[in-house]
Amino acid sequence: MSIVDQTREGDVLVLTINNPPVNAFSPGVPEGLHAGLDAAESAGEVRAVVIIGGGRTFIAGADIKTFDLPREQAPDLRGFISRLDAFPKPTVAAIHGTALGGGLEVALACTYRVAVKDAQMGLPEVKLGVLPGAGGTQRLPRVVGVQKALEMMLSGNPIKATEAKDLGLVDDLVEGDLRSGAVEFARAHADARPLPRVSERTVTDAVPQVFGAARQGILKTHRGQLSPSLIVDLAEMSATQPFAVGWDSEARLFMQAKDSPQSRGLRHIFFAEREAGKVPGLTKDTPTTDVRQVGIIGAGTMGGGIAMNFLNAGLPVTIVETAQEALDRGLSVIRRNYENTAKKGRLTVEQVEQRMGLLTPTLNVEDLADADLIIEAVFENMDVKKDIFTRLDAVAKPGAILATNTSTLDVNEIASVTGRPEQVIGLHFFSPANVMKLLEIVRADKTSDSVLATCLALARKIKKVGVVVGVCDGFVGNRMIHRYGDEARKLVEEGARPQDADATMHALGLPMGPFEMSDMAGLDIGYAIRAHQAKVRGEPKPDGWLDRIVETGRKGQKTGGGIYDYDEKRRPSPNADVQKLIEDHRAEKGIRPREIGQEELTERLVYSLVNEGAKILEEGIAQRAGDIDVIYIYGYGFPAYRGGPMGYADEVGLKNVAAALEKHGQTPAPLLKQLAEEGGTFAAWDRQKGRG
Ligand code: T1G
Repeated sequence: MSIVDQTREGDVLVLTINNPPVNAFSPGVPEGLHAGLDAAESAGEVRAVVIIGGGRTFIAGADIKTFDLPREQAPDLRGFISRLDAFPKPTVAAIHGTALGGGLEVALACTYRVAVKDAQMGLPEVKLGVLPGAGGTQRLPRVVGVQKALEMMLSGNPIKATEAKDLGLVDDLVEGDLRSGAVEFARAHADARPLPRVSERTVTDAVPQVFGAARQGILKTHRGQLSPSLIVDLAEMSATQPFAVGWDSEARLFMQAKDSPQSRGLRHIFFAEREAGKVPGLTKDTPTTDVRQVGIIGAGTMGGGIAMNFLNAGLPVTIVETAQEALDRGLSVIRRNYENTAKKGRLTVEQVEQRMGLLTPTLNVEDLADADLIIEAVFENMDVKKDIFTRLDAVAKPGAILATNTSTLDVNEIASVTGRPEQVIGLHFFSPANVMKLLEIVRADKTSDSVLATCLALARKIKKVGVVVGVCDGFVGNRMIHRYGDEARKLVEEGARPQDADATMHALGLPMGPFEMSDMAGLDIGYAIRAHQAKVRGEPKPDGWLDRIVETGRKGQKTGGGIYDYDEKRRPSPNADVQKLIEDHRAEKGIRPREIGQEELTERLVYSLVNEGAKILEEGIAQRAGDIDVIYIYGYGFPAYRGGPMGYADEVGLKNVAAALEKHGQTPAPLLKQLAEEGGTFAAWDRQKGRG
């Protein structure tokens, strides 16, 4: 089997691409396809060509790994597509699995497209910070109209083959065997002349306001990003310029987008989130438990949200509370969440009832005896958790996985009260647990490979991004965010206004800055954590300006105001009393406030994350810098186009990061200092560890 097989089916030549796992347009594929077209062109008896993917999918796009190759070494997708567009015989793209990016662009350059019903197709390039660079911006609008093309190219989301058929993007849906259906279709259209070339069509639905509306839309959906606006420009060209003009402009703008830090950031995250699910030593042969019954202890905000993830995946859940009232409240919150989703049309009433039908409420922990996985989601107190795990150890069946949803406590200590520490793990969901995609999978010292592999597979099943982390205070995400919060409070103590710090991080691309985030989470939570950490360190209770705000009773949005006041739409505005409290606090401490500019704010806030991340890597609490980036994108809203905190530091240059930390009186972590001196990057460190 070669990378592109040629098979004659009578007067039709079938070209089958064999480039597992997703038939990316890697080096060798264009060469094989050109050879196939050469054979089809020279053989007079060949009247049509079918292009089909071997294995599970059609072409899933250009090979993203080749984006940074020198131009002459990168597969020439545009060259192949130009030839295909002018090919003198009918060509049929036979689509199954996914036809994405360059894959759909190849299909669009064929004269016909056929697909099986469950195939999907789209142009996801915007998710990589680039744009369809092999004709997609010019051909797709010519087939589905510019409005639908803009929707597909800006969302990057695929559509189903059935919708594609309705749109005319697919000429036929093949029942049964795709290959033979495609050959039959090719033969039936072998004499069609003139050949229906997409590049010769014109866009029929363009109205000027479409592009203005699209430009307005991306200001919100893709704030700060480059490639979406280039996509709109190119879509406009497809409707106002000859094909050749749009085709040439597309090449130029593609290179501009591809060479941008944003594309480097997004491509880093594309691979990092796939690496994050890999753990050295775990293979597909690692035994796992088939989790069919889930138990959850605690029907509060977290327990209820966690339960919904498993109900959504069709898994029965038994949920335990200590009092009927709490149980009833928990269930009504879950039902209300589903009903709200149904009101938005994202669930049917039947689906709501089906999910609720999988949920069994109880006051008896003994009812968890058959559960394969039990997740504790109760009050963040070690004694309470130890008591629960002691009881679970007595109730749970042999082999059941016992998981804690603790956000900071020592999972080893919790495991120590059971007789089965190898079955104990941390599953740290992020609130709201039924929405946030991040799941920190906390591997305790004795957690078995089988339990770890089971939880990684379960994360995928419930559509979470599972990242394996080690045991320490705050694991990875929260440990770093605590340092970030420390730095943010210091900046205000030194003279910055809270709203300046928040505006800076919003400008960087985060949905909100440190203080809006604290007000949303509840200031009393941070207050309790700081008090706990001071106690653990044997230090006096903290008395910072933020602690004093909490002590006035202002706990954030939940009390109507914290650092900020909030209007009925929860928009923040500065509060004069808070500002005075901050000024008084500075005076009491003898601090003369100074102006602090955006550059210093950005450096100190972001690099506080980076520096703690470097320490976490040194301690082995995170396997990769890429894992930390994935955690920050899916758990804290760090913009993926910045590559996550560690990816951002690589882009800035670790030498510059280390220098900035020192300039601001911080000590770079040894790993950061070492990489800075060597001219290294976190990404290279990951690769060198065989982990990236
Ligand atoms: N290039 C290189 N490797 C790829 C790849 C790609 N396009 N797509 C997937 N892989 C690798 C991935 O890293 C993983 O590797 C393995 O394949 C399985 O992927 C000119 C410029 C197709 C829906 O953006 O959306 O065309 O971890 O775990 O869950 O206009 O992969 O096994 O070592 O995701 O079954 C446009 C990206 C490119 C599609 C399958 N195409 N891929 O999902 O498997 S840009 C894309 C996906 C482009 C042109 C432009 C998904 C998938 P490893 P996986 P999956």
